[in-house]
Amino acid sequence: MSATTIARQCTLCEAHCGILVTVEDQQVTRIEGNPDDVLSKGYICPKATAMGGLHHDPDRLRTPVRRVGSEFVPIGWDEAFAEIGRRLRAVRGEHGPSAIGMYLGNPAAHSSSVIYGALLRAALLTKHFFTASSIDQFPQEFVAWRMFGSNLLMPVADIDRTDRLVVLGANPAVSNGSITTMPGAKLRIKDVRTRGGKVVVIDPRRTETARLADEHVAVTPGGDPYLLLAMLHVLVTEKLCDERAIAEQCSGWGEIRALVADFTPERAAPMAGVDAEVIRRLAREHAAAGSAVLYARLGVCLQVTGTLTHWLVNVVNAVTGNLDRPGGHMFATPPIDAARFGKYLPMGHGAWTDSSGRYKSFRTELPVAVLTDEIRNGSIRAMVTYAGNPVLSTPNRGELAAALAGLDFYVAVDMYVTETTRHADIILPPISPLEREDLDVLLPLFSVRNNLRYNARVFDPPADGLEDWEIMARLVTELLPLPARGFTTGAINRLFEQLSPMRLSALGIAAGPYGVLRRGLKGLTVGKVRASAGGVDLGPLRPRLPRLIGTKDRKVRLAPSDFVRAARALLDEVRQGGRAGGDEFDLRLIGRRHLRSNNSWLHNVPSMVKGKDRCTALMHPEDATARGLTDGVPVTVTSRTGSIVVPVEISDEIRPGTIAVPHGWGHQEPGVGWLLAASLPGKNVNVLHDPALTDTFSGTAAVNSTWVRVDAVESAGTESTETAAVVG
Ligand SMILES: Nc1nc2c(c(=O)[nH]1)N[C@H]1C(S)=C(S)[C@@H](COP(=O)(O)OP(=O)(O)OC[C@H]3O[C@@H](n4cnc5c(=O)[nH]c(N)nc54)[C@H](O)[C@@H]3O)O[C@H]1N2
Ligand SMILES: Nc1nc2c(c(=O)[nH]1)N[C@H]1C(S)=C(S)[C@@H](COP(=O)(O)OP(=O)(O)OC[C@H]3O[C@@H](n4cnc5c(=O)[nH]c(N)nc54)[C@H](O)[C@@H]3O)O[C@H]1N2
Ligand code: SF4
Ligand SMILES: [Mo]
Repeated sequence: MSATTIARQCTLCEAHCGILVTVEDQQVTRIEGNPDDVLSKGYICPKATAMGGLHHDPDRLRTPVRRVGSEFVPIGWDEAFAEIGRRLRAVRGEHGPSAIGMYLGNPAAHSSSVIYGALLRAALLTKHFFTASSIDQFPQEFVAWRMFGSNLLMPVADIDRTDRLVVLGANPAVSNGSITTMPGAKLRIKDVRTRGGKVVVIDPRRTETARLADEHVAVTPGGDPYLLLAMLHVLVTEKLCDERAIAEQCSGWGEIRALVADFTPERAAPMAGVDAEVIRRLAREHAAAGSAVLYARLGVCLQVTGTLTHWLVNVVNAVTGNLDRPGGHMFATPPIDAARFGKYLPMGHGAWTDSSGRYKSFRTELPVAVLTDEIRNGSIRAMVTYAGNPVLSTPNRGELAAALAGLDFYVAVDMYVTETTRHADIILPPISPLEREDLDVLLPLFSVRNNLRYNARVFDPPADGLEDWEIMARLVTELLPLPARGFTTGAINRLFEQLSPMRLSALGIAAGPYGVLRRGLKGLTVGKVRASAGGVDLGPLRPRLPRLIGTKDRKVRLAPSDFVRAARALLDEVRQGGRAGGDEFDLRLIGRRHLRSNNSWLHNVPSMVKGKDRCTALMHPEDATARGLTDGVPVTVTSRTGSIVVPVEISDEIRPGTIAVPHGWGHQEPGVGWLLAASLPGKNVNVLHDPALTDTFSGTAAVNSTWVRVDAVESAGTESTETAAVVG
């Protein structure tokens, strides 16, 4: 058989690198970077080959399955949808719409099927809607909504043009950037320095990114807001701000000046774990650079102060004149200009609460922190999960699995029997990503260059295969209050078939900033993208203020009053001598990502998991010596909510007093279908994180400064060392 090569994208992470997939005899034989891709330019990371591994994985589900006892048996699509419809309608009829919960996971955002995920969410009309966003970028959206008037207006670091890149709690050399999509981040970062710019990384660990930088500042976990407030103090007192830009763009400058008036670097230093002189210099250099940008992500986002820190990041960028200017913090102009319309979406905070009344809804969802409790207290009776694995990916004291098992009914849309979906009554698997045609319409909102790229099918889908959006559409039909159901569902389903996300996207593009409605025949069309070798480049990021801003006066709100109040409370704490320590818990636990792993779900592809156990506790030599630990020995890591046993990995790349353990591991659960993953060591770090510890404003899980204790296994005195036993 002759080989064919097809250009598309790797859709595993936000970078969506262009790939060339070679197929011989229905087998993927090679995956390379596509040099013509307008954004990734030939770059791929080692994960790209997993696209082939996933496609051919014998453990991947290819037909719907129903649980019979502890086994899953294949069933037909029609039978599956009919049963799901009956069961979900029964729960809704008896307990109301909010008794059906829905969780939408991260991979949903990597295909345009997500449009139908939103439609299903609307059809459910439930107050119990959750997404991975509340263990990810919610604080950034919250800040965007309060400062810029739309949650989608999360600024992007213009790293391809900046003179100074300061990375705070992100590791793009491994992650390839998120909410600043930058495939080939390592090269882009090196480029900053090659063109004479400076790169600084502020992170408790000397990360892969820090190794590329001019300077690494090893901040204390959770110390960033203090560092930023003190930087602002220096900027204000030394008159280093861009007053003209502030006057033109912003409101609330007086409140910021008052807030930081007496918060000197000397005061911040013990809280941030960074010398006062370093803080002073960071502020001065940020102001002095031709252009500069603070780029922050999960390390500061998944914190009790997630919202506050992202707010301060935006403020530093704005007051130094770096908002909306090349080389600074900018807003993309994507082909479907969703951010412009974001201000019209229902974004309210507190339209409803969870049943405890502690957590408020934001953009019509509740934080995943309450999912387990809402099931356990009977508020949620049935669940729909779509492309998520919350049992491993969210803090839930190890209790979510049992809660899911106790539901009246649970339907999962996923291609694996995972730690989560093994509790489903029915699992509906979509076709493999290599079998779908798609347009990347969401991520250009956050890319370092404006672009539109296309995904061609590599394989024809199986005759009875469904895409995620088709599955979602059929679920919507089942939830509609239809008369003469047996007859009408067919007609509704046929209508949906005409409204594929590709077609809807084509309409959105036609009406968007580059579309034919605005630009006539020269406009961007799906046909043009399809015919391109690697997508269409739509140029560098362009200034978009003030028109884009959704606030009434079209000014950036520098000082939302509740943010200022919360910051003041934080500073009062410092004035009173700082926060209480961790009593018997003397180390701070943070997260860590690996180049060959992707949250919880590439561990069934052999090339992604070969080599030594990666789920280790990274610890500084001083901390190891103090505990008599040698490299590689098993240790018990214990927090207030649980404990796990993992090997210790000793390295001076981590700040003393801190340990780092990756998430997404712990596949040894009975009945999971990804058999290779289940055979691997590695434990679920999320049993250590307390679900009640959340970002003050958005309720997002705070997993980057959990107090823990580490003991050698022999002396730990715990009975259970094999599983992630919950001790709290
Ligand atoms: N402690 C700690 N926890 C974390 C994080 C951390 O840094 N520390 N990071 C958090 C972050 S940023 C995220 S985004 C979340 C992720 O959290 P989740 O989104 O809940 O989990 P994933 O591990 O991404 O699981 C994805 C699931 O989707 C399935 N899947 C993959 N592709 C498709 C598809 O095309 N269609 C369908 N229907 N299913 C598909 C996979 O089989 C897998 O079961 O984890 C979070 N959890
Ligand atoms: N290889 C790989 N790539 C991925 C993923 C993956 O799982 N694997 N996941 C994808 C997803 S869903 C996302 S959201 C992105 C995430 O992208 P990133 O945010 O770039 O990824 P992380 O590795 O979580 O980076 C967080 C960094 O914050 C640091 N940190 C922890 N606590 C603190 C703190 O208190 N202060 C500061 N300043 N730093 C702190 C950590 O040491 C770490 O280096 O990555 C995406 N890309
Ligand atoms: S960085 Fe790696 S995983 Fe992410 S899209 Fe590119 S090749 Fe795929
Ligand atoms: Mo994420």
